[in-house]
Amino acid sequence: MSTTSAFSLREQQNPLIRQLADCIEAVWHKFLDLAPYNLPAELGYVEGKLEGERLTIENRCYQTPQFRKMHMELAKVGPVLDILHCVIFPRPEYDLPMFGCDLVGGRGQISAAIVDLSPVNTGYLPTSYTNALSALPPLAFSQPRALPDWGDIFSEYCTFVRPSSPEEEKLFVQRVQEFLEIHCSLANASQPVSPEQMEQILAGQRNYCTKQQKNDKTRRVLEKAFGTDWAEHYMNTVLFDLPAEVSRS
Ligand code: BLA
Repeated sequence: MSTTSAFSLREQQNPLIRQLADCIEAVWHKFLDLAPYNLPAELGYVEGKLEGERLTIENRCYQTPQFRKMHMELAKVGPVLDILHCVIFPRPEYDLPMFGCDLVGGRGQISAAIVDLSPVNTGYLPTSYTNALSALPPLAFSQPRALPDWGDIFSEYCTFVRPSSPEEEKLFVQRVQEFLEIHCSLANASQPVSPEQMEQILAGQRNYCTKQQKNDKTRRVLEKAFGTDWAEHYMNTVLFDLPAEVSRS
């Protein structure tokens, strides 16, 4: 494994992944005042081998007053698998959902495209979110995909599809942009909650991470390339780390 600060994978990725990565970063820069978030140095850029192919992972991470960790990851397994993974973890002092997005593709075709703003406060999105999200035009994709068992964390606005044409790819990117613009605007306007609410939100964030850690498809890719222990460590500390206990003053 090696360490570098370069973010060069983007040029080699599936065009939709590249486009989405650019789009996500553009919205972040437009709406938010980003500060760096430092991952453990040895986990910023990693390389391993998966079935003879090189697996490369590049991470980019920021934070803001409302967001504890804004994480975007690009991963590539030789020419066979391209991945964009993005999660925004709000600070638990704010009643904000989890933004999550995953694009998985290989050999020119994206097989899984998912985006959601997932509730963490007793299972419900804040009203400001349901108002904004329900005002978006409904989209009909020709190949919707079924969520796995652990997918009960996602909201009714979750989009999970296999995009089957350039038009559908464009619609998906637009939807991610709309979700992020809503999220960043509402986050900028949000105020801290009471300590009791914060406990509920923390429990919701923990449930979100615990469920995401049950994604065997992600785990298998990481285990095969880096081993079981490393995969467990990476899923718990980089992909879906649980927020630390917050001390009450
Ligand atoms: C599916 N995730 C997958 C698949 C792979 C990965 C190989 C199967 C693709 C398919 O079914 O077509 C792999 N994803 C990875 C890897 C990383 C990654 C290795 O992010 C990171 C290095 N996953 C997320 C987030 C969401 C998510 C944030 O990381 C949602 C917000 C969802 N990925 C998700 C879902 C599936 C998936 C729901 C389908 C799982 C299934 O069908 O069982």
